[in-house]
Amino acid sequence: MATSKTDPKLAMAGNGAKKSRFYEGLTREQLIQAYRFMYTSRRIDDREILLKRQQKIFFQMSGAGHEAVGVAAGLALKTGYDWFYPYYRDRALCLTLGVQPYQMFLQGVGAADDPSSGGRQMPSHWSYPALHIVTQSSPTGSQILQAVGCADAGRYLSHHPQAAQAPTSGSPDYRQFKTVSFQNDEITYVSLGDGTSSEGEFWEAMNTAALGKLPVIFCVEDNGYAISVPVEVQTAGGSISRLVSGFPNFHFEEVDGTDPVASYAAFRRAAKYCRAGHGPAFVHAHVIRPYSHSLSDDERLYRPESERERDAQRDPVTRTQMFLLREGILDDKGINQLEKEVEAELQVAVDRALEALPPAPESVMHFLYSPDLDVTSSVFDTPAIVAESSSDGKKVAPKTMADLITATLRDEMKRDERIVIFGEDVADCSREEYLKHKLVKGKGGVFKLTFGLQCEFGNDRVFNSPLAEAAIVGRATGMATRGLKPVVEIQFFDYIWPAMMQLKDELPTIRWRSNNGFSAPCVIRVAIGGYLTGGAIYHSQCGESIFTHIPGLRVVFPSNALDAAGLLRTAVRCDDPVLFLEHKRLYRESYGRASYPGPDYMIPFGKAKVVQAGTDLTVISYGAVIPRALQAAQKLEREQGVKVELIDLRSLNPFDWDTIAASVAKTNRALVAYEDTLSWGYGAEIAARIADQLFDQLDAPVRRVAAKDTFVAYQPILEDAILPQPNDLYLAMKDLASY
Ligand SMILES: Cc1ncc(C[n+]2csc(CCOP(=O)(O)OP(=O)(O)O)c2C)c(N)n1
Ligand SMILES: [Mg+2]
Repeated sequence: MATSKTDPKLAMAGNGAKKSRFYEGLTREQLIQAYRFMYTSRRIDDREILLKRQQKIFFQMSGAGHEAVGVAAGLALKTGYDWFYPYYRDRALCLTLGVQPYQMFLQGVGAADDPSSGGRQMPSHWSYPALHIVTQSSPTGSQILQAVGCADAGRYLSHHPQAAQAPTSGSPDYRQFKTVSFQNDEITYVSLGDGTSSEGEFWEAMNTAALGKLPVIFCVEDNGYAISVPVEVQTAGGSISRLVSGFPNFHFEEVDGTDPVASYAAFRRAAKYCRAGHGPAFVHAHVIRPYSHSLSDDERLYRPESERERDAQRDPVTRTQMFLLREGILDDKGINQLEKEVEAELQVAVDRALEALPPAPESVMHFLYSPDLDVTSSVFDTPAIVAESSSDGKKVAPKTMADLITATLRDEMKRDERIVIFGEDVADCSREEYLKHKLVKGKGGVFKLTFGLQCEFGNDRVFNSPLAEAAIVGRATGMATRGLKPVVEIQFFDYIWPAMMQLKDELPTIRWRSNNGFSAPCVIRVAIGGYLTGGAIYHSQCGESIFTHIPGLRVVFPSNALDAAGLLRTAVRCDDPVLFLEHKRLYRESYGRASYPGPDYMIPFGKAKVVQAGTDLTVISYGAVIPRALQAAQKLEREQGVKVELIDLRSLNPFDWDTIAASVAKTNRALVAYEDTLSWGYGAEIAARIADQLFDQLDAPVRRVAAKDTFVAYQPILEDAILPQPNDLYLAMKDLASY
């Protein structure tokens, strides 16, 4: 660990002049170039503000005051080599990395040709794949864990270089559509504001980076305010540097971020430390924010003139201009000439951007999912190949869902070296020496589904994560963006909520918001559901409709061992992010056991299974309600001769409308049954569609059976009363059949 602090009083405009003659390794040409980028950045902000006032663009976020630190980072790091997760104030960084002003104006007007998002995101939400600038969203801080995952992926690929190759034969998978590159000494840069350092994900990311000694440069651009909230109200003690100073394995820098030379020196030292593999670095740059938070904010409401004046003295653009003059690097004429050139360039860029065409309204659904690999297609429809007997000739007993999930993970890990598995407790044993000396057998997950995988594939492919769900999903997202295939586990659905920002605003949006510039296909396995007799409120939750409500996320929910194997393999090989819901009660149930269907068995998403054909009533369900509905349907047939057609949706997004429609056309009656609470649940959508689109074919109202609108209680008598039981299903079926 090393710490370096530049006293702001020693900055270039003061008595640093003597020292600055060496310019920390920057040449005079580079300093002129740095000023050009800084001036360009400021003038783009000014032009955008004007355009916004003229209502020619729709939003504006300025990088004013942050120019020096941005240019310094851009000069110290390598474009198209290192990876960048900038935030909205990093205009000068992006210009230094190679983004053109015209491209920035295209963002402002929301043009179809905007390379960041094709008019889908606000300006200053950077995304330039060729420059390794990874698509940025708007939630403060949600990029930080992804940056850590990105660095993780670089490290992994440098240890497994052959994993970067896409296979040239075999059945297609996501690898064919992802160019994977890495450098052994690459760095991932991530920036954030001082206010954003209060987000929990920031701390999870710092911990993860420190644990893994990952080559990440965290840059906090501290302008003293988060909108109107000053730093001393935001950060205990007023200094983020002080708060993070205890993190091990870090190199720390605190610098005047309005000074490009001092900032460059800080980044150079940080980069050297990271490239050498010592660990992450933290650069705390003190900057200013002269243009209020955004055009929607007027800082005069909460900052007096005296304070704003004080900031103005440190304006990085003015200071750098003075510096160039003082050092004799440029004279007045040279400055005027440079600024005139920039103005002329920006005028051309603005004029061109204002003529750019907007995106076509028909394009709004493009790139929610992979345009290359359709997860509903026949590519994923492969037959089961079952070995009737084992190698010693004994008949193979059917396996549980848990067994087949483990077997599928094992075979996929053998097939694809890009797969990494992590989560809470998923490893056999983090202290490897215990395994080596055979002191312990290993755990492999609280449900033991990953048992044996660390021993077989090594601890860089299967490992325990810190107890931090946002970190699990955010890191997986960053890794998948780089081309790995993380298959991560959320231990209980009930505890998925810390990851909700990543699951709602990040992972599913990456492809769409970058207009297919980036994608992050990964698998999130989640143990879900109740019927556990004692599971209670926090080990029994369902809530799948919250996730099927998110465009861009595939959601599957198998009810039996064979489907779990086939759907999981599809999830692993496909090119979209998948939430793979595994019902805990079904893990070791005798219902739905099956022989292992072989290492290539897949089921396409969006294809339901008719569990039992019938003519009198359609029951649409999934998950642990399937065996209960089957029991009810069989009883109804025995007692009343009613033939129920039971449909297991298996995959919830996409879902199989054709099978539902064909069945209802035959039976004219539909019941939707699900384990989650009744109101606003998944079945509400199915019921609404049937009512809307199949109205003419219905002889009865569409009904639902689901849990009561309460929480799942611990006492089994209460649990039974809350969750839908076979008898509830039986009564509802009987009632609807005779309607
Ligand atoms: C999770 C989240 N909460 C709130 C916001 C609204 N918001 C946008 S920027 C911002 C302040 C950020 O301050 P800071 O991190 O200091 O960055 P600065 O804008 O000062 O550079 C807030 C509250 C948001 N975008 N995301
Ligand atoms: Mg701030």
